[in-house]
Amino acid sequence: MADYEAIANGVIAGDEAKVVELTRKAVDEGAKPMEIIDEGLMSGMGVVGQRFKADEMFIPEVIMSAKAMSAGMEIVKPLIVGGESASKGKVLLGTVKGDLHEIGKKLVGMMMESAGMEVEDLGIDVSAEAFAKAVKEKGPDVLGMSALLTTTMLAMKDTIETLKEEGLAAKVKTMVGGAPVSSDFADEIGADGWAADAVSAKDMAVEFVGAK
Ligand code: B1M
Repeated sequence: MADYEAIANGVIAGDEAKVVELTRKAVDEGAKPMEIIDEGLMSGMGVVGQRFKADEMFIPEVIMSAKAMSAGMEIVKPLIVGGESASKGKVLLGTVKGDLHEIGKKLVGMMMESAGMEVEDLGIDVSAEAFAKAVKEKGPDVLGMSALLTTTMLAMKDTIETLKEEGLAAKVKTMVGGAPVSSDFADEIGADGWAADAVSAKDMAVEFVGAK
């Protein structure tokens, strides 16, 4: 039985080597990849979030935890990303301008890849203009934007408006997500969709591509 609690504790302690070792061990023991993510890696990051909020952990420690979590996710990723060659749609993903949070967005990308979609990650702190340029050049089916800060959510609106101004909005489905983003907010800014988590985001992208 894989020791998910130890993986979570490794994330909380920001101990990348430990997380890598325990995640590999869990994989070798045949643990389900999604269980490793949910009950180990993400569970640890949830505690980090609570402690960060309560001023019991500070940015350098949170960065160490985020790095440890990412290192674990890199090990699990090949196991959930299917090796299908025929793409089931193209998705561009990015964290909006002013926002440096990337873990949730990476998870969303992994889920979409696992469904056979071609995913291009534009990174963090992506401006409305950069999103629009990428849509113009790469012609994706779906553009996904992530925001973790209440102060950066409005950058999603800017991006959708820029797409409209450049005549690109009808060519791509836009979807938004991230902890502070709600379905109501998505409607308000004219996004085509909102998803609460990585699995729902993947389901929505698949639906968007299927409806095209
Ligand atoms: Co920051 N941070 N952070 N942080 N950070 C939060 C988000 C915060 C909630 C912590 C808190 O106060 N409790 C708070 C935001 C408050 C608010 O605005 N509501 C906060 C703050 C305030 C800040 C700073 C301002 C701190 C400071 O400097 N004083 C600063 C801002 C920097 C910036 O972005 N400009 C900052 C910095 C950082 C670090 C750099 C230290 C680090 C990020 C490292 C990295 O990503 N490489 C960090 C982290 C790690 C967090 C917490 C602890 C964890 C975020 C995370 O990775 N969660 C976070 C607290 C928390 O969330 N509990 C916090 C795990 C991840 C899997 O979940 O990202 O929610 P999440 O993604 C989910 C869903 O939201 C959804 O699916 C994912 C998987 O289920 N989803 C989508 C995400 N994107 C989606 C897109 C979709 C659909 C679904 O469609 C396209």
